[in-house]
Amino acid sequence: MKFAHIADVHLGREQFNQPFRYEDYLKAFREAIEKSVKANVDFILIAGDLFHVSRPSPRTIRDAVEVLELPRRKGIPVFAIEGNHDKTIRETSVFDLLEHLGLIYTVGLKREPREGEFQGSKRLSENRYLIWGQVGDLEIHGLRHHTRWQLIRNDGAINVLKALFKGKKGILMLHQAIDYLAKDTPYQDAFDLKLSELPDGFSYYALGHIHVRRIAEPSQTGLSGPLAYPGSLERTEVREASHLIRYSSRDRKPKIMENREGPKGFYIVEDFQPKFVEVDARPFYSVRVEGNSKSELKKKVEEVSSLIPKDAIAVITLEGTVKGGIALAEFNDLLKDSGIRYYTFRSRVVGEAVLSKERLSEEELFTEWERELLMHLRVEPKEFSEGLTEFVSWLMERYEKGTPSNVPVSKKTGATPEMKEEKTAEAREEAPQKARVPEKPPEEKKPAKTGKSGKEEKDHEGKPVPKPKNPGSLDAWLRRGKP
Ligand SMILES: [Mn+2]
Repeated sequence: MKFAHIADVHLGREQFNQPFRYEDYLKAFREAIEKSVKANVDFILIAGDLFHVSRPSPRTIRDAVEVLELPRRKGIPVFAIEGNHDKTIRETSVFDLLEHLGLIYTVGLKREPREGEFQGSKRLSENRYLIWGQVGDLEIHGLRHHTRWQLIRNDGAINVLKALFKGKKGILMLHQAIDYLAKDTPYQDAFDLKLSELPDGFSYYALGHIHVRRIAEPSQTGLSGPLAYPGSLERTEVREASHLIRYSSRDRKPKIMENREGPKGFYIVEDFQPKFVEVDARPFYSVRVEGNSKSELKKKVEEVSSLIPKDAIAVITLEGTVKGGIALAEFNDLLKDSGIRYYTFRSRVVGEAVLSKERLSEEELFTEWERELLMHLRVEPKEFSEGLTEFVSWLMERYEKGTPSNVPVSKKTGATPEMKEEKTAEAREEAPQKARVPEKPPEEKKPAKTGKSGKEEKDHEGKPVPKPKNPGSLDAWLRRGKP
């Protein structure tokens, strides 16, 4: 049995608002699928975030369909779960469309049972079914992304994953940050699940969400199979740069090195042993230049630019203490004839007058959430505003329908019972907060960009959640949404 394990494709993303980045993300996906087909795998897993947003553009859908037709033509099934970026509470999602076209099989909880060559299902309650993939004797289980407080309830008394997958074997696909593997990555702040909260018994844990590759063997974890994150297929942010250039005040010339988090790709898994297969992602340079005057910084930037390949992306961070501060616009001009595909400057330069002695880092000045917000505003204002628009409409949808006992949702929105159930469930979970606007709204909508959602989600643990009648049972969880 041989399969491919892909995650975090983020199809449709135009990083830095650059159309060529759309093509890069698509190219990486096509390469991964082509290499999987060529390796003659029995099936392909996509462990969440196939799309960058839950409502991808028609162009993105068309491109996804075109690529996913490659395995279908060879009779290779593709099993998928939704990640935090592409999950939706809407009745019909792009995943349903792809499934309808016979291009993917989604696994997890569904309203309808699934029958067919590659799928199995089990009735859990009146209108809930557990759906899994089936290839020969092997079962491929999974659950789309959930927040920690949806999975681990009542201070750990209820573990939805353990209840749902009790006694199951085969493969488990999840899109969550597991603390054990996240801790030594640039995504160490991400936290959804402790190692001990994972259900045991599976031969392979196909994970997504952490954008760098990591494997933990059973000898390290005590679990029945390896845990594996293949990482994202393209470089989604500066911490995944291919190369690092550092030019500090003490250095006479810049130091250049490869980033160990740089290589991008996916796993081909044979006998449940993952082997990394690299895809050709665009070179991405993380550059840090330190200087104590504008002229020193400029001179160093010019020197460094000759080390950056023309087809690369470069994020150049200026550091140091400069009297009067600096204006980034002056630096943009320096490189406009460099031919570098895309570059951007960030400033950590401190004006002497403001902070003379101690240099405070961004980490010290801002909360995690503020930094996240600033990063979006600074780097990807367009994307941020799209995300915000989506969030606002989601919020309005939610408030429009009032309290759960209030309105017949379906009349207004045409929602099906499942949608109603899901929404009501959400409304109940949020009931204690209903009277006011959540303080930190964008977290839930855009948590994964840096995987920094963990801390905030943890906060939810302590908040009062209405008690189900029989809190210990899976059935109670499944029935939560019912009126
Ligand atoms: Mn992701």
